[in-house]
Amino acid sequence: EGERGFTLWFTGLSGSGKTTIAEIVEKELRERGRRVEVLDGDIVRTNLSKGLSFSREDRNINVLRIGFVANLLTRNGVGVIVSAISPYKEVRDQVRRRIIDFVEVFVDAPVEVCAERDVKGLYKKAYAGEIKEFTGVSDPYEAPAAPDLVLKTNEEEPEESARKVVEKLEFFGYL
Ligand code: GGZ
Repeated sequence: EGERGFTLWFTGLSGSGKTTIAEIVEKELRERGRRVEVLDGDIVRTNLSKGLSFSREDRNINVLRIGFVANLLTRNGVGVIVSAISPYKEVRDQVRRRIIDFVEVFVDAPVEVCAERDVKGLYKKAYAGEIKEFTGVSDPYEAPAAPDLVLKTNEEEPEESARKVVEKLEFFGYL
């Protein structure tokens, strides 16, 4: 099989829509007959990164682990979809340099909007001080300087965002 592998990396705040968009893109890629693997921060943290905290150091270890696995899969022709907050630019860029076929997507929603959605009730806890080091509330998020795509998820539906992602993959010749 001569399919070009790639890593599609979604970065953004908790509740910005990374997982939702990733799921739609995953479905679309499968329908097109692509081999796909999803590496979601939340799931990785219960398996590969079990026991890691949300300190800067541990977040970076988490991101490097995800990057390592993504690279193995990518070079074997898999379409890898990563969704992880990955808040620190330096380590994101490190992963980006290592993986040749890398598409960085900034899932951009204001923290107020993410907090308003509060799907898991985490923001409420973070604002109450019950969760410390919560990204966007009491911990930093460094936005990407030159992402391949920016998705304003407070201005469009997830289906529209997913369509833009698929178009970008087509544009780069991965689909
Ligand atoms: C941010 C946290 C935190 C803190 C728990 N800060 O939206 P979610 O709930 O389902 O996904 C978030 C997930 C963050 O894991 P990542 O691996 O993506 O983060 S990183 O890339 O920074 O390593 C969120 C939940 O875990 N969560 N505590 N303090 N998000």
